[in-house]
Amino acid sequence: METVYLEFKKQLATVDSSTALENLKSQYLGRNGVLKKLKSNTDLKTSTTEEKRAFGLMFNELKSQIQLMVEEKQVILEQKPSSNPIDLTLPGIKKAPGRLHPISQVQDDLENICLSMGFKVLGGAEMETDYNNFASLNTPDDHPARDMQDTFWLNNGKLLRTQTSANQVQTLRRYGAPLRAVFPGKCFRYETTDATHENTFYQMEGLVVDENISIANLIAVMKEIISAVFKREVTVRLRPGYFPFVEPAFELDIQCLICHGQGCPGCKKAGWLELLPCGLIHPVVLKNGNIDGEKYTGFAFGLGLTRLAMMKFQIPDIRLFNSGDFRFLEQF
Ligand code: FA5
Repeated sequence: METVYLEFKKQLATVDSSTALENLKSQYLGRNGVLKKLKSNTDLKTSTTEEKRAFGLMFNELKSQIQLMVEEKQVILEQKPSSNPIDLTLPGIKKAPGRLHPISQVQDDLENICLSMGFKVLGGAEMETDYNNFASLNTPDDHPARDMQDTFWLNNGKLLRTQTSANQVQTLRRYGAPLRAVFPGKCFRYETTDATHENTFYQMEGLVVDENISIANLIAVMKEIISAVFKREVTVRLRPGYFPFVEPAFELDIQCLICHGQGCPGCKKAGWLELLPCGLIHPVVLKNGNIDGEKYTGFAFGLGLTRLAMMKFQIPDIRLFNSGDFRFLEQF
């Protein structure tokens, strides 16, 4: 038995792969292996019980020794570095870090500007009731102003909000007066897209309610926000507008920063871009928001955040923002 043990040990020393180890293992422990033959070739017929017992013990000991050595060798082979080690001198794979979407960048900017001016920044649901999106805003069922905002109606009777104004009455009821709040978010309109219209775009609504609020306050705040966001002098114009929930209503347009008023696809050749409708809050809306209209007045604005991002980054087509095109997004 000692010869078998020494021979196995010698052969094991030359093994350098799992396949070779597997072969050696079956050569010794397999069905017709060396150990099997050793057992069957040993004639114990004339041996005493004591001798048979001694043989059995030694045989078992040899077998477990061989099994143990095979297992140990297996562990060593698994730890052995592969013949094809990692080349530490190769250049690494560059990972492109994520970045904020240009709309998020503009939204962050706006939020910080408004926070610094004492506004609360609030959120709001994208699926809304007819009441919040229209009826509470002095726009009842049969009001023609509903046609200005083509609506995605949902099977559950609700709608995808067409305007962040859907948050006006909810906010007035929740926070009361005096109040200074903005609520940026996504809006949805069932309309054909073009260079300046998307079916999914962002607005940022603003509400200010206090005693003695006038149009002068409204204009001052609008100017402050716009010049802070563009970080330069921009040309704006104010013209009369119409929204059932503000009276009087205005449209504040910005001179196109892409063509400087000359006319380009980004402003549909108008030289101006409709950006910031606004006005003094209608008494009906104040009443719906449980605000004492005798004591308080206020103004509201609905900034076109996606259009503002177009102007800020000089993007000639609004559809690029939602395109998911990395060649576009990686520029920001
Ligand atoms: C409104 O949505 C009113 N809720 C705004 C408002 C709020 C008025 C508070 C008065 C007081 P309007 O539909 O014009 O208004 O949209 C506001 C702004 O959102 C527009 O000036 C424009 O910049 C942007 N906007 C509107 N429709 C789209 C569209 N399809 N794609 C991209 N931007 C749009």
